[in-house]
Amino acid sequence: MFELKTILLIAVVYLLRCEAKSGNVLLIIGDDDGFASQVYNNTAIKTPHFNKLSERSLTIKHAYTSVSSCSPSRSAILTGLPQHQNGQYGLHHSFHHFQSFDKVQSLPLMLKSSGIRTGIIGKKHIGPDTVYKFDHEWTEEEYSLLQVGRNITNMKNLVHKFITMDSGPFFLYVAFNDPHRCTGSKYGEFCEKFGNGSPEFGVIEDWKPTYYSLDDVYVPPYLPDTPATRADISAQYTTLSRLDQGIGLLLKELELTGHLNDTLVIYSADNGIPFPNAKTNLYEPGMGEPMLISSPYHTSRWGEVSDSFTSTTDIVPTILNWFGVDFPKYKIFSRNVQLSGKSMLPLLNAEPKSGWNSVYSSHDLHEVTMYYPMRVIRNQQYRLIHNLNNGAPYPIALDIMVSPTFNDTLHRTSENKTTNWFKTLHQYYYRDEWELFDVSKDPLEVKNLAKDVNYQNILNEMKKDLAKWQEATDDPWRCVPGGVLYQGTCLPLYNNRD
Ligand SMILES: [Ca+2]
Repeated sequence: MFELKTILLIAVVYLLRCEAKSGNVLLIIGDDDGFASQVYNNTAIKTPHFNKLSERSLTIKHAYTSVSSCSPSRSAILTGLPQHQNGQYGLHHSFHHFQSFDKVQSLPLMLKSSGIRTGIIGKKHIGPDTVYKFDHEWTEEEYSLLQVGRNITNMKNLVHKFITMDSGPFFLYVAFNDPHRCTGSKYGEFCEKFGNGSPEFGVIEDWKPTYYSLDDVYVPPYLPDTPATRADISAQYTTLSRLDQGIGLLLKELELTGHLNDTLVIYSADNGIPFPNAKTNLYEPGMGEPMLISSPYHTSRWGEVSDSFTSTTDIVPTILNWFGVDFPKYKIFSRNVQLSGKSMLPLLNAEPKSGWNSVYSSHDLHEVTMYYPMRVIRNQQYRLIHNLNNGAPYPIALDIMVSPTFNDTLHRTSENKTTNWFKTLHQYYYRDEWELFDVSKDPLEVKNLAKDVNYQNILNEMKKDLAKWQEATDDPWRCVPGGVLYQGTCLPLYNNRD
């Protein structure tokens, strides 16, 4: 009798456990990807595999990164916490050496305790290892990043290996290195020649490169329309064809392994494209990201576009919701940690009537020398940026500094020639402490309304919202630059700054 009861109890526990698991998750992150995709109405580029994914996805029109810098963004994607809360203030590699606080809980840790196996293929770029530990890792820490982040045939094989090595639910994080720049590489500005089939650059079996002439490409209005920019974008498009075909291979692997219809697929990117006004900025081109969410169990909105405002900090609550796993109770520096994002799964059923109309971002550093803290709120009409250290010139990331596009602007400026850019270098470097833009009327964000008497109510309301978010996310910068944080309050400096 005892044995029968035990067997029944085990069976019930097993069934409940199965009930709680909805399937698997494949999270795909592009590196420095933006809106050069047919899914986002760019008709200059061909992205057949993104198109196919979008046919079984809800596409989010207004998705935003929590921070437009690589490691900080990846930490926010995997912890659900802004970089200023999880401690990954800047880049992880080399002498930059930034990493999250030791007590932080990341998705692979949260899921492991619920029996979900975890894997990462591609770019990791965050630490410490104890915080971001997957069961299976194929990353730049042990392999060539080109092979695990850009060789789509190799990546496809690793995905197959991970999925078939065990049974049970899985969380697989595939972090492409495409379409990041390839500064100093023999493979071209965007590594667009890597694996293109020529003897010098090797073969990626599954990739058929797509090429674009300078006249073919679309130059967004926030970039200077010059031959240098067009050549840069053309190279980026070829690399994007590798990412696009890689997406197709991953979906094919899900199908071949029988998991296309029990796996949630999310595609997004870590930060804006590596061009001026975008990457490391929190203007629209730096903060906006593609976001596609494909659930086999939520088919009613497949192929639709959502106007809801979402953040990369919504990815953790979405994946926890999918698996039926609670966010763990834990503290950082004696303070309870709470998520500021929320699950996006309800969006897959219907467009919400309220509650998805604003997002927040924060930035402190990129490389170790590039301190430029910003706090931002973006709602349906406006963007408010608080530049905490605006007396200093805005710092330029190395890959943008040496890029053909920005070099051309530097040279033209030094030679007093027209730049074809919508702002001068001086305007780009020196910013007001508060920048308020009506994005609905001024998409390029050129007219700062922060000192306009007609916008003071809007400014003050948005400042209050921003301060509340900084308080809720335990932002150490919440008194800067007007004061010093001491025991939870701001001691004023009387320096005429907010
Ligand atoms: Ca990046």
